[in-house]
Amino acid sequence: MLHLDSRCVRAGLAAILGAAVAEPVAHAQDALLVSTNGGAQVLSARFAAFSPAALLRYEPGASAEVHPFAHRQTLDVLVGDGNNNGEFDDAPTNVDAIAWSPSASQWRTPFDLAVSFSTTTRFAGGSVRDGDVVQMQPGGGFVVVASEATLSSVTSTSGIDVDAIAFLPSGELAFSLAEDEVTTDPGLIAANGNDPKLGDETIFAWKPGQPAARIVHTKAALIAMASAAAQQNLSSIVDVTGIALDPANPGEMLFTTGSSSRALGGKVFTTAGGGAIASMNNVPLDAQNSWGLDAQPVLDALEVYAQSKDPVGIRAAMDRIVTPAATPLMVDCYGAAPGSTVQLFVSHARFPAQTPFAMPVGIAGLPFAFLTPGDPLFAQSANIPILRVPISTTGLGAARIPVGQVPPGTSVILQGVDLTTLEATAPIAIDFTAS
Ligand SMILES: [Ca+2]
Ligand SMILES: [Ca+2]
Ligand SMILES: [Ca+2]
Repeated sequence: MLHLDSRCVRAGLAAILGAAVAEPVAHAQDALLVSTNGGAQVLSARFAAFSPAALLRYEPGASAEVHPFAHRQTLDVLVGDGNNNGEFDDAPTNVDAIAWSPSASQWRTPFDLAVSFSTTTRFAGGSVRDGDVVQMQPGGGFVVVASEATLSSVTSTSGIDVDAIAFLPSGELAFSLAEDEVTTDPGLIAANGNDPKLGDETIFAWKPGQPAARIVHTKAALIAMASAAAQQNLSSIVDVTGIALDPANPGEMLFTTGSSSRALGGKVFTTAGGGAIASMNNVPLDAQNSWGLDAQPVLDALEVYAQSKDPVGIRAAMDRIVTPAATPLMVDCYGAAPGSTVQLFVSHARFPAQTPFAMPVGIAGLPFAFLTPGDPLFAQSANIPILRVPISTTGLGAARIPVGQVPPGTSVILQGVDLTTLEATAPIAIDFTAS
């Protein structure tokens, strides 16, 4: 990724757009980045329903509701046209594990996340299996952080699916599996109470290069910790579906479960003190009774997103449009500065052939761009009035873009810039097809 000088980019954009340059505001609190198992919807209807692939930000003590960090429409861009059918329709249906890479940049984009998907996902450069942990790359494709074959080997199991990850200060990768697995490793069997069946609740840790993983917390230990937190004697927590380091208790871990019961559903637990409902910014982490959701979610990917803010974003009402289309395409903008304008830019989707450039706008957003200044669509964008979206006092706006004349077979990438803060949105992909 080509990193351009921040001031230079700001000044250049300001000149192009005739906008004032404002500095982003740094936040000092912790927040969560989560994904859900079955999707989610906010009661306020401020955002369209979130897919299980969406990554959501929630800042305890500050957020009234969860806020999108990346929609599935953004994953469509990052994955690219994996099945080579001419459409950017290859994002996974569900992201089930996330963790900031130890080499994460200060900008914290989706490229800084190690991820595991719940299904095989085809990229242009190859497929990612549900047991693989990978990091998507700005130039397209992915690098393998830990392969399914490796994690299978170090647990002496076969055919695994990884559903929770975290990087420990020890340099180990902590992980959990999506299903119960039988191990043949005598060391793991002994650590598991002489039981070869490793529950999907188990949290493992593995140091790259080592031949075997170790058990950090057994199924029995995690049930005991959740029981202590819930103040009742639980016989099951179903699954451990998300793990992260607990910023409030160094050396301890946060975890979420696959249970939808009143005692466990939507709650984030800590291993600290023998098990408790976790707190962040001194607020208990319970999506069941807050977070602005219309129903209690199962949290299936979990990470801490420190010193962040709700990013400005866009989402299209449809991302696959049969053309000629009679109705305009609605594109929602959210998280923008009150009273601002969001300028939308359109480029032909040629990812991953095109090289995105980084737009270092500070910690306040997703500072990567797929804008291609040589693309005639991009060049026209700033001159099309309908692509300048007025923003309300609550940071919302919507564009109704006529798309009747777009030829079938066209795919475009859409990205926005808040003209007050010069914060860029994550890109989204839209495909136009004949049928
Ligand atoms: Ca495709
Ligand atoms: Ca997985
Ligand atoms: Ca699990």
